[in-house]
Amino acid sequence: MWTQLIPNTDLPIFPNLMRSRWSLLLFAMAGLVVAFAPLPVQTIASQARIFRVDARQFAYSPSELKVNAGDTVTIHLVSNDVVHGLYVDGYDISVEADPGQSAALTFTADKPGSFRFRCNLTCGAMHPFMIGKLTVGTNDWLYRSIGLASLVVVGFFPLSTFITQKRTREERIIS
Ligand SMILES: [Cu+2]
Repeated sequence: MWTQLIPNTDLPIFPNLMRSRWSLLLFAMAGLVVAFAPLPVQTIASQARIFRVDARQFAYSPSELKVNAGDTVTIHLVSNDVVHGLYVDGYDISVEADPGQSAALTFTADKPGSFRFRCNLTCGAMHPFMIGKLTVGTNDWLYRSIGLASLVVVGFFPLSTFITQKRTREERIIS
């Protein structure tokens, strides 16, 4: 009588269950890919970012700048003592500020990654240690969360199949 309640009871349950487990595994792996795989394109609207960087022997303040890929970055370099420069590795651009003066450098942060910036004018004994860091990140969490939400919707089907089959198997055991 229960054969009418549960379709395909002559089929082995176990392979179906295995298949569901594989789909769950695939689902989990797809989730990891969406969450952590690097995206090939820049995904948010670029912004104008303006920083004031104070330079004095032998440090920059602030020494760490963070922007998003695609941003238009302007650095106002202000020298507080002697002549200082600011050269950005990887972008190969620089600016120099005279004592007590400021100078501006504007560029598009089109290369993601971490880049050193350094003083490119010999300004004293500790000059080689006058360095900072520019981080150009891709702010793509909006797209990743949309991807994850879609996966949850798609993944609901194999998940519900898995639960249904488990329940079916339990009913068979009871029968
Ligand atoms: Cu310097």
